[in-house]
Amino acid sequence: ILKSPDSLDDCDVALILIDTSEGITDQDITVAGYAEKRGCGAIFLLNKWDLVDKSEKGQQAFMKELRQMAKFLSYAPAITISAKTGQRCHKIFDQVSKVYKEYCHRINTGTVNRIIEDAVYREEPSLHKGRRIKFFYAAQVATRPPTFVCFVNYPNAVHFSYKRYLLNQLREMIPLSLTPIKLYFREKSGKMDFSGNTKEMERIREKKKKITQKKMKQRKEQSRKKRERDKKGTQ
Ligand SMILES: Nc1nc2c(ncn2[C@@H]2O[C@H](COP(=O)(O)OP(=O)(O)OP(=O)(O)O)[C@@H](O)[C@H]2O)c(=O)[nH]1
Ligand SMILES: [Mg+2]
Repeated sequence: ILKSPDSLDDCDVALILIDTSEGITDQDITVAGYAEKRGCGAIFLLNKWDLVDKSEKGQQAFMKELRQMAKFLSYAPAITISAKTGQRCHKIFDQVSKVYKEYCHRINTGTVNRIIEDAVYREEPSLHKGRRIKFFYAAQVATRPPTFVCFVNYPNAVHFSYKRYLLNQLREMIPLSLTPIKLYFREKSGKMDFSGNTKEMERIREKKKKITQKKMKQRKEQSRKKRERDKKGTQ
C-alpha cells in the first residue's frame, strides 16, 4: 500500500485487487482513492470470489457495499475472479483494453460544442449575482483522461452541481462510461458564440482563405501567360 501512490503516477489503468474473503477494508478504499486522485482508469478485481456467499443476494450485497464505499469510482468496472481456480481471470485484459480505449478517447471540437450548447440550452446555469453565466465555447484539451474546457464569463461562479450536470451530459452523449473525465472552466470575456466562432470554424475559415488566395494567384498567372501569348501572336 505504501508503494501505491508512486506506482500510480505513471499508471493508465489501475487494477485494484480486493480480497473478498476479508470484506472491503479501509485500506482497499484508500488505494481506490489514490487511483481516483491520480485520474487514471481503474478496475476492481474482486478476488477469492469462489469463497463468497454463493446466493445471489449475498453477491449483490457485496457489490452494493463496494459501490457505496467507493462512490467516487463509479466509472470503475468490477470483475469477480478467483486466482485459485482461474475463474474469469481471462476477462481482465479485455476489460483493461476497453477502459484504456475510453481513457484515450478524443472527440472533435464541433461535437463537444454541440453537447455543451445543447446541455446549457436545456438547463441554464443559475445566475451569478444577478448576471447570466454565459458559455462561449468548449473543447477537449487533453486525453488520458479525456479533459474538457468550457470558456465562460465567470469561471469561478459555476456551481459544482452544474459542473456535475455537464460532466454527466458529456459522459452520456460521447458516450464514456469507464473512464474518469475532467472538466475545467476558463474565462473568456470577448463576444463569441458557439455557431460562429469556435476554433474549428476559425480553422475552416483560415483554410478557405488560403484556397481562395491560391486560386486568385493561379488565375492571375493564367491571364498573364495569356497576355504574353497574345502579344507574341500580334508581333
Ligand atoms: N479460495 C481461494 N483462495 C485463494 C484465492 N487467491 C488466493 N488464495 C489463497 O489465499 C491464500 C493467501 O493468499 P493471498 O491472500 O492471495 O496473498 P496475500 O494477501 O499476499 O497474503 P496474506 O497476507 O496471507 O493474505 C493462499 O493460500 C492462496 O492460495 C482465490 O481466488 N480463492
Ligand atoms: Mg491476502
